[in-house]
Amino acid sequence: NLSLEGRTYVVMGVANKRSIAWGIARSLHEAGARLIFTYASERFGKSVKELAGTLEGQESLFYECDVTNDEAIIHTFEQIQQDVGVIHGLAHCIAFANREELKGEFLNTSRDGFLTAHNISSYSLTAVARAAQPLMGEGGSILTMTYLGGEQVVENYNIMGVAKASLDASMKYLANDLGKHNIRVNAISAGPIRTLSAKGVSDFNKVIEEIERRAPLHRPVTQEEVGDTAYYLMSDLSRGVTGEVIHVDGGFSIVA
Ligand code: 0WD
Repeated sequence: NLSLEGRTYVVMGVANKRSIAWGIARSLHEAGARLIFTYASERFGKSVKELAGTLEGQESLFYECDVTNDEAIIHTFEQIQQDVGVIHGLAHCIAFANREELKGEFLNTSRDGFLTAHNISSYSLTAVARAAQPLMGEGGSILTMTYLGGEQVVENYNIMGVAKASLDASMKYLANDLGKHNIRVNAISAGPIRTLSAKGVSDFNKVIEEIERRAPLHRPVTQEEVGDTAYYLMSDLSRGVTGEVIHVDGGFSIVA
């Protein structure tokens, strides 16, 4: 069944219209899904609500949820359960690292920077999955966003690469735990896309140039392309897929 009509999905991490989470939201919306948005703080709440207002016929719900706060996570999903009852999936599109550690040598990563990156970018998936599980009584699909820098050394990606490796492993352990509840857990490894977060990575332009030169498709991917793969992962088409990393990167990850 290709339509997501009658289904409800939580999208976490829309910061602005360039956000990957926003590409995912639009694809799910076009497939007929009902959307719930969470945002880190009031600073993002306004733009999320404005953006969601442009989705025709969509009556979205909004919740503030700082993923560094366990109580906020538990409270958010209790609130969602009260308001809608059942959800069918969740897109976790959240990451953070200190900007000064996204350049130079990984060797210089501070303890604090290491823990912050893992806290927000990796542990949050587990905390969110645990809180969301009781709402997925009809089965579900959990999706997170990862990057090649977790598999291989990518210049300047540093601590975020190490956090993505931890996120990828968490995704697999969660897939193993939640499979018995018919909840699938997967990751999309996106090629570089110009977003607010990407601005934090030094020499981002050089990364894009390399994609244009060396990726099999010779162009960067778009939010829409990631969104449509998210749609596949949320739909029944992917019902046999869990614990998987799908690269939506124009093929870059296969090129040595
Ligand atoms: O090239 C890229 N842009 C790629 C991004 C390639 C491959 C993967 N990704 C990943 C990112 O690592 C991230 O996991 O995709 C995910 C989404 O990233 P994005 O769309 O590139 O970035 P952005 O639009 O900045 O959204 C990330 C958001 C935050 O924005 P800010 O400006 O605050 O960093 O993550 C959210 C926030 O909305 N976020 C939080 N949400 C809840 N609680 C928190 C928090 N504590 N911190 C950040």
